[in-house]
Amino acid sequence: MPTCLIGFGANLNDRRQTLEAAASRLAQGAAVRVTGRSRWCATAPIGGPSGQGEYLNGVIRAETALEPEALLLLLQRIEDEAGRRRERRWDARTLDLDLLLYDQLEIATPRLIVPHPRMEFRRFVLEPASEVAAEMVHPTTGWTIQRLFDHLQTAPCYVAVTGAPAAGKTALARRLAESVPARLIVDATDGPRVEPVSNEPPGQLTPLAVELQRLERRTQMLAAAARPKSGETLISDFWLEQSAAYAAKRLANDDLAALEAAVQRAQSRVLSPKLLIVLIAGASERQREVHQILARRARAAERCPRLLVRSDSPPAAYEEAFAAIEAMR
Ligand code: A4P
Ligand code: MG
Repeated sequence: MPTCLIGFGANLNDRRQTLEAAASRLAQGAAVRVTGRSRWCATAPIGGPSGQGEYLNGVIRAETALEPEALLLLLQRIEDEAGRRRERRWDARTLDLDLLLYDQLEIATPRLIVPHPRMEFRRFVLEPASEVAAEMVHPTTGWTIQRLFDHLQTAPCYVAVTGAPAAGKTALARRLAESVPARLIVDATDGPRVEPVSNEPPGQLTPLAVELQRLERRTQMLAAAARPKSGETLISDFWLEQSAAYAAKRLANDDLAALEAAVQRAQSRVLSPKLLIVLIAGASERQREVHQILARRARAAERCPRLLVRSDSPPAAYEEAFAAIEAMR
C-alpha cells in the first residue's frame, strides 16, 4: 500500500485533545493504517493575521488504500468534524491536516498539490517529520526528510531571490532585508540600461563576455560577504545560476557550454542558498521563456529547498517569502 505523510496542526481550543481525536479518527476503518506518529511540538505561528496563539504540530505516517484525492477528502472531513472554519488563509484553526507526501507522487491539480509546496523548508513540518519518516524521499528536491531537516539545522541562512527579467527581484529582496532583518546583496549594475563594466566599448563585448562579467561580479559579491552566523540572514537579489537561464536562448551552444562551466566553478567558490525564492512572472514572452528554464533548473536534482511565488501581487509575494524565512527559524 502507498505510504503517506500527513501534517497535523492546531492553534485554537484544546489543541492536544483535537489532535489526539483526529489521529484516532484517521486510524478508524480499513482505509488508513497509521505506522508512525511524531510528538506534538509547540511552534510559533507563521504567517496570517497577527495575535494568533501558539501551534501544536505533528506528523503521522500511514499506509493507505485511498487515492490521494480521496485521502484529501477524508482529511477535510476530519477537519470539518473538528469545527474547522475557513475564512482567511493562514488564520488560526482548530485543526489543519495537510497531505505532505504520498509515496513518490508529484501531483498538481487545482485542489491538491503534493508534495505540500511549503514543507521543504518549514521547521514545524520537518522536525516532526524527521521523527517518523527520516528516510522518506521528498520527490521534488530528491532529498530525504532527514537531509532537509539537517540542511535546515546547519546551512547558514543565505536566501537567494531569482526570477525572470523585471519580475521584481530587487524590490522583494530589499523589502525582505528590511523586515527580516537581513544583510542584502544587490547587483546594482544589473538591468537593461546599464552597460557592463569594461574598458572596452560595450559594442565589442560578446554576449558571452557580458554574461561572464556579470557572473564574476556576482560571485565576488557573494564571496566577499561574511557567512551569516547563527541567527543572521543574508539575501541576494540574484541566483548565480540565473546567468545560464537568462542566456540559454541567446548564446550559441559552445558559448553556453562555456558559461555553464563558469557557473559550476563560481558555485563551488561561494555559499549555496539555504532557500531559493523563485518569482514567477509570465507577462511577456521573454519572461515566460526565462521562467521555464529557471524553474527547470531550480527543481533539478541536488538543489536546495525552494519557494515559488507569483510576482503579479508584490504584497502577496512578500508575505509568502517572509513567512518562508520565518518558518526556517
Ligand atoms: N490543498 C492543496 N494541496 C494540499 C495538500 N497537500 N494538503 C488545498 C492539504 N490541502 C491542500 O487549505 C486550502 C486549500 O489547499 C484546500 O482547499 C485544499 O484543496 P486550507 O487548509 O483550507 O487552508 P490553509 O491551511 O490556511 O492554507 P494552506 O495554504 O494549506 O496553508 P499552509 O501553507 O499549510 O499553512 N504556523 C505554524 N507554527 N504551524 C502550522 O501548522 N500552518 C499554516 C497553514 C500557517 N502557519 C502555521 C501553520
Ligand atoms: Mg491546510
